[in-house]
Parts: sequence; structure tokens; C-alpha cells
Amino acid sequence: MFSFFRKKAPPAAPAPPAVAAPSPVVAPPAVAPPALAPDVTPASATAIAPAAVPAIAPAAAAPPARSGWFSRLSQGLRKTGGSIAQVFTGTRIDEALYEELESALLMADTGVPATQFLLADLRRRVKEARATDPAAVKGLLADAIADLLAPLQKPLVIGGEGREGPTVIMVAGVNGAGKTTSIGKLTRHLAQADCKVLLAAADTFRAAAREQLAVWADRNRVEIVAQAGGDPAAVSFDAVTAGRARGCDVVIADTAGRLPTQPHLMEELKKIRRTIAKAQDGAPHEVLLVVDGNTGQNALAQVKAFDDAIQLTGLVVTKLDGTAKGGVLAAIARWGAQRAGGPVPVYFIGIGEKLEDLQTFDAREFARALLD
Ligand SMILES: Nc1nc2c(ncn2[C@@H]2O[C@H](COP(=O)(O)OP(=O)(O)O)[C@@H](O)[C@H]2O)c(=O)[nH]1
Ligand SMILES: [Mg+2]
Repeated sequence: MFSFFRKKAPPAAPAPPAVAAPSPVVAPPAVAPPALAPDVTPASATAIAPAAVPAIAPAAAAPPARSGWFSRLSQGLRKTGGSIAQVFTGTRIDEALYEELESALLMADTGVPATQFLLADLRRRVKEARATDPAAVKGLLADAIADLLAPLQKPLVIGGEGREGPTVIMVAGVNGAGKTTSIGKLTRHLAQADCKVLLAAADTFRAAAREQLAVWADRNRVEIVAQAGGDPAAVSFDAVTAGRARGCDVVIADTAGRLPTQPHLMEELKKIRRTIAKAQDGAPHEVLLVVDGNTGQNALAQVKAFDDAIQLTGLVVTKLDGTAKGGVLAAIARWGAQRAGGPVPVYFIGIGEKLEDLQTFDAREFARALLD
């Protein structure tokens, strides 16, 4: 079973080994979620919701089988699986096979550099294994993809080495990528693991954005700092300060959606990052980009642009259900292999709108799902 994230022991403790969080317990919300958004925070006042009792939902009788999740993931990526499988239906391993595979990988959003890398790697593997059967080549391709994706597999760590104060997570991305939903789902997992979470509604432009985050805060019974029409950097600062004062384990800042082609909005994002650092040394500890897996090669362009602006530490790739082709993860991995600071891990992937539809990323599993 996979841990949803890793929770380190507090620094004061007599150095016990890092304890893995309990297996993901994905229970349906203990209380029926409110149908309507709660009252909007009064304008111009930084509102810190009163401390709420942490919601500890009763553990689900049986944790959801990861196999069920796997079949949904491969179902989501079935178009890619189908067109790649087609390549291996012949009887010979020849140039035509590699050419067909090249087209299939490019069609799956893998992009030119990762496609070329995979083809060269596959040829080497085929030679080494002395494979003669195209079906065996498919297995070798799965290995090649899994190895390429492996550096992206890394758990999100809460409470790092010697860290005082909360783990501060800043979340960015374009509009509709799934930032708020993913924060809500992550908050649920954190709250269930007894982490004290505070959400910062740093998407101050739209009232609906604050309300949406407030609904998630309410569902998970965690605190939220919001401010109508205020400065997102100020809200983030207040939230981190409040999170420290209240002994929170995690502060998550939800920012407004923006395109990397909007320089003033990218500047604002940098300012939020800088301001968070002023509220707490070493923060933000995680700068996450949420990308919509459906956007194909554009997702890679977003990763690069946001990384340039705010130095990403992790990714959440959503919407791998539906029409996503999945190859973009290989493109992200190949880019990451050449990035000065090392690869940007994919902490979570999303395959739907429900709570259990956000899961940790497993490279081998993903490679299998891609080719299934
Ligand atoms: N199908 C699908 N929908 C998702 C996923 N993640 C988020 N969504 C939906 O995408 C829409 C936009 O999500 P939201 O969190 O508001 O995006 P934000 O603008 O980045 O905050 C909502 O309708 C979500 O339910 C996913 O993994 N799969
Ligand atoms: Mg949002």
C-alpha cells in the first residue's frame, strides 16, 4: 500500500526514524458536505476562521484497492494504450515497427526529445535481450518508460529535517487546472493523518474561488485565511504567520489561475513566493504546479515557464481520465533529467473529480497503464 505523503517526526522528538503516514484512508466525507458555499468572508478583513476540531473521519472499513484505481487510470489512457499496442501486432522487429512506435509516442504527447530517447533506449534493450518477438518488445518498452519516469516518483514530505513551524505549500497553475480541487483532496488526506492544516485563499480575484476553497476547508474542518479583493501576497503572509502562531503542521496557499504569458501575473506569483519567505524562514517548502494532463505538450511548456518564475518543487498532473494521452509525463521526465536542479517530482496524479481520484504517482504502474 502506498503512503499518500510522508510525515516526518517533529525535530524535538528524540530522533525516531521517519514514520510513514498511515496508508491512504479514503473514507467518504464523514459528514455530508454542505450543498452551498458558506458565507463569504466580509470584504477587506483578513478572516481567520476559528479553530475547528480536526475532522478525523472513521477509517474506511477497507482501504480502496489500488487495483481499482489502476484500471481507471488505464481506462483513461486507453487510446494511447490502443495505438501503442497496435505497433506490436506484427511478426517482425524491423524499422517499420520503430517508425510506427515513433508516431504512436508522438501522438501520445511524448514530444520529440523523450520519443527519441525512448526509441534509442528501446533499441539498446532489444539488442541486449536478443528479442525476436514484437510482443517482447512491448515489455521492454514498458521497462524503458518506467525507468524514464522513475525519477518523478517521490513522496511529498511533511515536516522536513529540523523544520520549525508549518510545512508551507504554495500551489500555482493556469485556470481550471485543478488547483483548488487537488488542494481539497490533499487536505482531506492530511487531516485524516492528524495533520493540522490551514488553507490560504490567495486567489483573491474571484469570490467564487474563495468560496470553493472555503467549502473544502469546511468539509475537512480545517482553518482558512481569506480576504476579499486583497493582495494575494498579504493573504499568504497572514496565513503563514497564523499557521506558525497556531502550531499548524501544514499551510497550503491556493493562488489564482494565470497563464505564463501574463507577465504581471507571473510577477505577482513571484511576489507571493518572496512574501511567504518573509513570514517564515525556508518557506515555501513546496512550490507545486498543478497541470491538466489533457493539455498535452502545452503542459510541458507550462512546467518550464512556471519553473522559471517560481522554481517548482513538485507537480500534480490532473485529468488523466477522459482524453488525456499520458505521454506528457515522459516529456516532463526527459526535461527534468536535464534540468540543473534535477527533476521536478510528480507527487500526485488525478483521474477524476472525486476524493479518491487523487493518488500518488507510481512510475512502473503508470508505464503499465499507458501500454495496457
Ligand atoms: N475529470 C477530472 N476533473 C478534474 C480533475 N481535477 C479537477 N477536476 C475538475 O476540474 C475543474 C476545475 O478544477 P479547480 O480545482 O476549480 O481548478 P483551478 O482553477 O485550478 O482551481 C473542476 O470541475 C474539477 O472538479 C481530474 O483529475 N479529473
Ligand atoms: Mg481554484
